[in-house]
Amino acid sequence: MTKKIGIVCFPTFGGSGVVATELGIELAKKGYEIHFISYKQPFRLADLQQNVYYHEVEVYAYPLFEYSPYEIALTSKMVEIVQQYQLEILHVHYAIPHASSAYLAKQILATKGIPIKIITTLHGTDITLVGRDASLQPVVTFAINASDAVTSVSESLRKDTYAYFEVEKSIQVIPNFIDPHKYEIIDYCHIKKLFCTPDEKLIVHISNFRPVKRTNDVIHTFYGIQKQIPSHLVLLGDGPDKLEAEHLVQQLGIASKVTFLGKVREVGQVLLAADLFLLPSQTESFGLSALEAMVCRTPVISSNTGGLSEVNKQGFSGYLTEVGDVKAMIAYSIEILKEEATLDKFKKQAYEQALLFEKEKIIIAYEHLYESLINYPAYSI
Ligand code: GMT
Repeated sequence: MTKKIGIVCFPTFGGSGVVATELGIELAKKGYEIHFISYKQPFRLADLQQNVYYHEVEVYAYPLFEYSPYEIALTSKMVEIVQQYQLEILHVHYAIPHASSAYLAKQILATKGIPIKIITTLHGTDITLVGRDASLQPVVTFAINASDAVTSVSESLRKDTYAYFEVEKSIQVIPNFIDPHKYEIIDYCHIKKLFCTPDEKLIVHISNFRPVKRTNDVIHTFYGIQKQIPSHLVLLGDGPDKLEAEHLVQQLGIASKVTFLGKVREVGQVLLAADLFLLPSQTESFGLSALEAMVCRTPVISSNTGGLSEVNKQGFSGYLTEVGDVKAMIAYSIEILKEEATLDKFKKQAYEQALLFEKEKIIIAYEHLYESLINYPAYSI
């Protein structure tokens, strides 16, 4: 019998949406019927794929509503799709508002005698930043506890969840994953030439430019690096702090050595051409962009926060420093970049480290979880 799963996620550029989409695509290849539910088509979801369906949540606009009720529209859509396609599991990515909407959908479906299992995957800021706000915390806590199963993307996020919320539920760590074949070595010299002269190193940062990413630390670190190593910085992504970062680049007089590329669908092309990846985040539950860099043979300089030490290995795939320690980030960057032999060694090691997160074994962990739920009675609150 085909296993039918609903995946609820944010469709935008961002780690949780990427993980959810790629998980769904891989499961569909294995024969699962996957139904994505979101307010926009997830950006990594190609138009036509076997076993993959996309259902858009449309929010009813009415002049009385200052805030349109997305959660209610999402809940109704879940109820509709579960009934129409006989889904067995709703796998919701990012607790807010997906887990509480799923809980309500489950209760509505129960009144119709339709059982559904809810899996909540915690991704990061839903726990470490946003979810802790007093306006959200009681609902997030309840929805996590009421899920049939809960996963987190790192051990660090698992611990944070227990520390910040009154959660009794057992949380299984299932890390982010990567498909190494998607990033086979192709000669991307032509990409490097778009930014660098032959003697320059290509340094890359990818993020949503939110304060948590500490974009100014990226700029200051690069400022220090380029004084000693001929180099060019490319920043991918967009977000609220981008303008400030652009101003800082102007102030420091390094505008000719820095390129802001904006949102790029296929980051692999730039990462395969890169020599170093910078991720100085304030908090980072896993750091999918670091993993994507590593599988493209790009060593990583990151802060030592959240789950980053579970991904980036000190002195092997790169280096980790205290949050905000720009001096140390500059010193480590130069250590990696100054000799070709050292850079080559780190590139190989970064790739080796990335292979720990190869998609096959991580997808199987999710499949085992699905099987365990479909075989056991539903959790009821
Ligand atoms: O990095 C972001 O701010 C986006 C965010 C998201 O939910 O889209 O990413 C989080 O989930 C990713 C996938 O599990 C993790 O790799 C990121 O580390 C995590 N971000 C943070 O914890 C800041």
